[in-house]
Amino acid sequence: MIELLSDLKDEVLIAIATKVEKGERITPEEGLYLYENGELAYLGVLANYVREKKHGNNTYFNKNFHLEPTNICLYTCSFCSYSRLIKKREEGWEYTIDELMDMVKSYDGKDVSEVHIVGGVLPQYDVKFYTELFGQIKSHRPELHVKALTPVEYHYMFKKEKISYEEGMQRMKEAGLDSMPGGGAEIFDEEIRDQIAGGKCSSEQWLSIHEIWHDLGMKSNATILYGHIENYAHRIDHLERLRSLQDKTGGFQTFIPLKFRNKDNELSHLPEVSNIEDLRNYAISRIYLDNFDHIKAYWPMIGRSIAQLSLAFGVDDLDGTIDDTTKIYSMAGSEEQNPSLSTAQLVNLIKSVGRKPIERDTLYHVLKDYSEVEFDEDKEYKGYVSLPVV
Ligand code: V47
Ligand code: SF4
Repeated sequence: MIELLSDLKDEVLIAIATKVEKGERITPEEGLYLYENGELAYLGVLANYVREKKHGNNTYFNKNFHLEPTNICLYTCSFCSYSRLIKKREEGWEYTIDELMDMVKSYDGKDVSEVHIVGGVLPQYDVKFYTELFGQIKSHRPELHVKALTPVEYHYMFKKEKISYEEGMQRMKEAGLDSMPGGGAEIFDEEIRDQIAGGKCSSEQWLSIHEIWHDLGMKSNATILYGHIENYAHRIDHLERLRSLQDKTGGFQTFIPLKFRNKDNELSHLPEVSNIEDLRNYAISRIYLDNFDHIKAYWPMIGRSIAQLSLAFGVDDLDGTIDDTTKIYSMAGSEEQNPSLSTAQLVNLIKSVGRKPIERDTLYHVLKDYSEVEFDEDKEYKGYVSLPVV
């Protein structure tokens, strides 16, 4: 048995560890047992075993920027601090294609490989708007990877356009869409989803749009929004639905657990879960999703030190690099109000916990191995948290 677990007494935890060591899949019941009974240290050892088997010390990051066409939204998800209702339209923004292209052009000559586009849902942001935008981005900078929108937007705009998901996704692909981010998944349990994100695309529709996209030979990500009114069984149900679809298509690249933040939204009365729970959740995600290559931590949301710790709890990928341009999390009360790290800072943050920083593109091709690169600037995150690597 994995060395650090040899003193275990709990029979179920021993059986789970044995399975994981043999590369066998754990069941939903065992997943639930981990949430209910798995202590942090046990989960960390097991998740790190899986992480190192898949990736060794490699810790991936990419250089991207965000475009948020609007923060006005027809929907009223109760966890969302970002959207402004139509009736408060003057408090929000609604950018045109020209304005968005000016933002894209402001990155000309800068070392970025991806643009991540996400925002609210409004009628004018339709199939015509987005096919035009993707096309213009690609004509301007063909090598820039366009990772854009979620089934929430696609479901709405295809319905409005009266076209099938198949036709819609095909048109997006032809216009220049390269991959889909993982947002909008929230929590798949229908009852909980209805309570926190009622009205927007259903879980089945979310999964169906990803499946259709994968069938076109394309890749996407997946998320979970945890730590609000859901329970552990709901989290396992969510992971199980993703694992099943991944068995069918293999199109998911990475899973990103998103911690519910409670500032300025309708669920502000709920306490946020602890950092220990965040680390347990990363670890169980890593153990459960045996067919996902990567588990990603979005550091602007959890902060830099928990992001560093997460690398010992199953995470092998850090997002939110260079000058992070999203407002979704700063508006929800995340750790980092102006999230921005230079490459040197991010590389040092990864190295200082004994891992190997690898810059990747969106599809996880290695762009640069920074393990031998020494920066003589920005040492401030060296030793921020110093962890022995098991
Ligand atoms: O779907 C909204 C979440 C998501 C809050 O694929 C909140 O690479 C916490 O999906 N507290 C959008 N979370 C962001 C997203 C994402 C982020 C980084 C990388 C990738 C990727 C995808 O943000 C939404 C929702 O689940 N969210 N409000 C909140 N108060
Ligand atoms: Fe709109 Fe997305 Fe916010 Fe829901 S989470 S209100 S769909 S912007």
